Amino acid sequence: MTEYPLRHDWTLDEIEALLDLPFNDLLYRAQTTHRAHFDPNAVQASSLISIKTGACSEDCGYCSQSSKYNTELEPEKLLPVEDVVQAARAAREKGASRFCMGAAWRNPTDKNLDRVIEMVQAVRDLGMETCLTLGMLTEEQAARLKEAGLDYYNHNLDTSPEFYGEVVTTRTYQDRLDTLARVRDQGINICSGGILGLGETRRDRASMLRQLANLPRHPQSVPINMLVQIEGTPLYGADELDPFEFVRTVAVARLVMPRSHVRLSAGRNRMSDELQALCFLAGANSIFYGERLLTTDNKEADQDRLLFKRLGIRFEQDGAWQPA
Ligand code: SAM
Ligand code: DTB
Ligand code: SF4
Repeated sequence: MTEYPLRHDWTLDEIEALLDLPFNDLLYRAQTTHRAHFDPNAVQASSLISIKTGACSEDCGYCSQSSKYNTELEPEKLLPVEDVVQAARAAREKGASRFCMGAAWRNPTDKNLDRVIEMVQAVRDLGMETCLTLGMLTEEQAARLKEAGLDYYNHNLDTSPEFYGEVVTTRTYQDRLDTLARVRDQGINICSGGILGLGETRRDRASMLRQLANLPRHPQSVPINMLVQIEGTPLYGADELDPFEFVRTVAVARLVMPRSHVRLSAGRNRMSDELQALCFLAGANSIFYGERLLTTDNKEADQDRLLFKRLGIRFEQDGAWQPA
């Protein structure tokens, strides 16, 4: 089987040319690449929990949890460890292999991190992979998370460097890259991707993929989110993205990061089964699984199991769930 070389020197024009390909040519190439590296009928499943909700000091224009916008979200303090473990166990029973814990922080304090580390250790003890998304980290904090055995850290670039300032003003693109470097330097797997449907151009989508692919190592996991529009945020009412443009972006993520898991992430709730099937054909091989994302609803687990069954897709980690 031909393995595709890992490149870190993509030009913007090259990536944009991939996005511009005729749809069928693009999907054929993406699926061919996908098959060279992965079982085409296996999808990894991660479940999410919000361990600390709302009242975030950042101004991300898409987010329900920013304190800058009136979104009717009820803020919640950091959850007790037992509540998190209980949710992780339930997710494992439904077939999730990874448990992702998200906090609405610009960055965690060291004291917060003590409690989060207890959560990581308890979830690991259940035999699940762990993922955290807590905002910016210092070098010391990243080292503590490595020592605690954290498997993945999620920190999204969200969009292109050129468009970023239109979406977030309370931190810079370089801040994001710096945290990713600290996490990478510790040898923690990186989960980093973005959001589509923010009003960005196709060239912005190419530019975001270029940033991800040209990192010193490709993120092991690349979540591609479709904006979930939240009333009260600046991006509420943004023009809807053409769903084929979403599929194209998934396909190009697969082409430029051939060995990474590409996750069909937020926004699935409004996607048809057919659109999701096209995303799997384009090389998506991971989902957020379970009825809630962080503050919004996701597809019901039963619906996903039924879709997988209809498509002959199995959960990547085997065994935990078998089609009835
Ligand atoms: N506060 C941390 C941070 O920003 O890194 C972690 C949590 S934050 C909610 C994690 C990611 O979720 C964001 O980077 C963004 O890509 C995604 N996200 C947040 N709100 C979203 C929305 N309404 N629609 C789609 N994706 C969203
Ligand atoms: C990611 O890329 N998407 C997830 C996760 N990483 C943390 C979050 C999606 C949030 C969707 C809106 C919400 O539920 O608040
Ligand atoms: Fe805060 Fe993260 Fe939401 Fe931005 S995306 S407002 S950092 S919780």
